[in-house]
Amino acid sequence: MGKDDLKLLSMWASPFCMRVKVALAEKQIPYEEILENDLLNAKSELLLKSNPVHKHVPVLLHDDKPVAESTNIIVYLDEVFPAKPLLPDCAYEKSRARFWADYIDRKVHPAGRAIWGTNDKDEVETAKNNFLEIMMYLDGTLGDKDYFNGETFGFVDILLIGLTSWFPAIEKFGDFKLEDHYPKLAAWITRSWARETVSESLTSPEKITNFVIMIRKMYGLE
Ligand SMILES: N[C@@H](CCC(=O)N[C@@H](CS)C(=O)NCC(=O)O)C(=O)O
Repeated sequence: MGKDDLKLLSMWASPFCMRVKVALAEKQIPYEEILENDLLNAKSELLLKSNPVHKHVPVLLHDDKPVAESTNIIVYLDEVFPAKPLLPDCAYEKSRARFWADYIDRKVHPAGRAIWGTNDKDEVETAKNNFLEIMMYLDGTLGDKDYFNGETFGFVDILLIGLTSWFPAIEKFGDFKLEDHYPKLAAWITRSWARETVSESLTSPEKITNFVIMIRKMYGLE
């Protein structure tokens, strides 16, 4: 692995960056993190050059070659560094993991944002019900297992856990507790955060909640 130069263009509050950091930590792959200082107002030349289409973090630079989109990055890492695999081996289980990855990517973050992005009571109520419906499906597929694919923390766990540092802010502005609705899913969050690879890669929920409050102020919601 000595010959591989890995850099992660990142931003401390981005749940998509956090999930890539968890994947790198789980696979014990060394890398350098390059933080964007002002993602909202002044993106770095390196980011603009590396992800000219979306201009989003995260971007992985592997020997200066850019790989964009967090889920795509994690699949790439699993292919290029096959030790400690994240995706299941069996084609059917792999297809299920990809199904849930796609569901999480499309649904979870926008549903949370719809809750904290408004002060309109009816909109918050609708957004909360939508968020909880998404959690219902995730809770259903988790079932009684420790992790989404069984006993081993893997691909789907990593994609979802990255987003959970934003959950306390979502719960605060939606005025609900996930554990009151889906205790097994809430227990999965606690179990996953107990892993060093997770707790050392994710930004604390307190810091994220303050960040959300700062964004709400920018939008005139506070
Ligand atoms: N689908 C992308 C989402 C990445 C994303 O939304 N990144 C945000 C930070 S959380 C970003 O770079 N935003 C900059 C912008 O919107 O201009 C992924 O999974 O990597």
